[in-house]
Amino acid sequence: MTRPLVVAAAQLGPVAYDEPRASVVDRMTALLRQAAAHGVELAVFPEAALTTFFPRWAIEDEAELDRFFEEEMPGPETQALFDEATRLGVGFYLGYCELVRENHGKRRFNTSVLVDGGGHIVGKYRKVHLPGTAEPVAGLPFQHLEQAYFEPGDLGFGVWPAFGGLIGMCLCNDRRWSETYRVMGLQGVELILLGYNSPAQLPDHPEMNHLRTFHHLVGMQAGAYENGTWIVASAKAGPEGGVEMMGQSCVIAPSGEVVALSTTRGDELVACRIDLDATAPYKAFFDFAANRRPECYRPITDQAGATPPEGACK
Ligand code: CDT
Repeated sequence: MTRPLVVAAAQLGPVAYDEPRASVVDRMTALLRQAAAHGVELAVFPEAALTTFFPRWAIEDEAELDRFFEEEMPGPETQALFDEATRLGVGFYLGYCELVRENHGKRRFNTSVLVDGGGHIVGKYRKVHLPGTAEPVAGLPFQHLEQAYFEPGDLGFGVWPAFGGLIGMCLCNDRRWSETYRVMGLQGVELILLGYNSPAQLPDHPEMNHLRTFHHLVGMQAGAYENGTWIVASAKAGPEGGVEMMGQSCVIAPSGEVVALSTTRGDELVACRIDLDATAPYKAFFDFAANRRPECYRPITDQAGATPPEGACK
C-alpha cells in the first residue's frame, strides 16, 4: 500500500522591516502557484511568515508591536492567500503572530494554522518553547525577545486527520525538544509541519556557531526516526534586518534521512513526493503499545529542571 502526498517547504527569503503584508502575501501566492504547477497538495510556510522576525528588536511602542500581529485569520490582508490557495486547491501551513483580545487585555502567541485545500482551517497550534529573553540583553548585536512578546502556547501539541494522514504542527525552537515529537508520536502523527526563523550565528553562544546546521537537523532527524514520522521544515532565509537567517528548509523521512533540502537564501519551493505509509515500518519497529515503559518516564512530566542524584559532583 502507498499513501502518496506531494508536499513542499515554501521557504521565504528576507522580509524587510517595513515590507507591507500585501507584498509578502504576493510572494507567498507566487510560491503557491509554483506549488500547484508541481502538483503540490500541501505547502509549508515559515514561522511568522507575514512579517520580518521582529523579536530581534526591542520594540517599546505598543502600537508598533501590534503592527506585526494578526487579530483575525484570515484577515483583510491574508484573505488573498486563502483565496488563491482555494482556487489552486493547495493546502498550507502558515506561521503568524496572533493577537487575542480578552477581558479588555491583549494576549500574544506565536501561532500556526493548518489549512485544507478548500481554504478551511483544520488545526491551530501555539508555540510552546519560547526561546530568547524577556528583557533586552546589553551588548548583543541583535536580540531574541520572544519571551517578552509572546505567551507560551496553551493548546498542546495537536494532531489532526487531514490530507489522508495524521498531521501535527510545531514552530522553530520546539524542534529542539524531544517532548515535541513524542507527544505527537503518541497520537500517531505521520507528518509534522514546522516553520522557523533561526539565525545562522548565535552571538551569545559563539562556541556553537559552526554547528548551527547540524543542530538544526539532528533533533528533527532523531524526532522523525524515533516517532516514525515525516517532517517538512520551512525557513525564513538570508540576510534579514542585519541578521543572516539559516535556510536549510527540508523534508525528513521517517528513516531520519534528509530527502530534500533548499539550496538558496531566498524564496524557494522545495517539493517532494512522500508516502505516508513509509511511516509504518518505523512505527512497527518501536511498537509503542508493546514496548514503552511510561512508569519509568515520570520525571518527564513531573519536573522541569535537572535534579542530579544525592552525592553527585558539583
Ligand atoms: N524563532 C526561534 O525559535 N528561533 C530559535 C533561536 C534561538 S536563539 C535565541 C531557534 O531555536 O532557532
